Amino acid sequence: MKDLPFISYQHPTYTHQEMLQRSRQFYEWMNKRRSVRMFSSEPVLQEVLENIVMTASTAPSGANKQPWTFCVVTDQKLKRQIRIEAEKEEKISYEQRMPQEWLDDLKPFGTDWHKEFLETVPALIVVFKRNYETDADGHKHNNYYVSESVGLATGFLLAAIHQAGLVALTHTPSPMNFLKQILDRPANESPFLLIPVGKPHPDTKVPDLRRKHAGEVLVWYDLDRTDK
Ligand code: IYR
Repeated sequence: MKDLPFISYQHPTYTHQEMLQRSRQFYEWMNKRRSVRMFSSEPVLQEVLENIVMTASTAPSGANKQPWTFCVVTDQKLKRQIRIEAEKEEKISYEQRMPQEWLDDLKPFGTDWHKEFLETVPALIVVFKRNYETDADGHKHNNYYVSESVGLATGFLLAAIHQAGLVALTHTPSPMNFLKQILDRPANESPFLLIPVGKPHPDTKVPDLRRKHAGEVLVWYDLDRTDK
């Protein structure tokens, strides 16, 4: 450690009371986030989109390689092209590739192969993972824990979108390779997620879903503790 360029780091600390309040408030705020499929076409400021992406890019990553690229598409022609190609794949998926159990699981969401929102939404954020980097001599260097890292960054992205008062959908047309072609991405990148972002349409409806409660998602291993 001694000769490495380390810098000191300060982070605020809080009393138990303050932490209770802050953690509760943040949970309540994040618990209001919903995936939305109905968007207003009202534009979003470019700087807002940039802030959202740069928040995503603060995520931790394997060996700090930051193995991600966020392509922000606001160009109408490109959005249309992406919609057309996504719908082509989705139509085959819904009609031929997805087994009945999957289709049944999706019934509560009311989804089908039509993806009009890809064209009407003000921005599409296409997340690419960077599987390797090429150095100046043309040597390839694999990145580490790429899917985990890009998944974390995408989580930060969704939180930043929510914080800005915007809504999004984590959309997964499959296969997604058309995104690499349309956006002309380099060989080391592969598409990870397609995220339409905008204000919700005034008539937005979302399925009446239930989030799992603590007893279903949280397991304590601290039976000795007496402070609970
Ligand atoms: N990619 C399709 C199907 C789909 C799959 C899952 I898993 C979802 O949670 C929702 C949709 C689509 O976007 O319609």
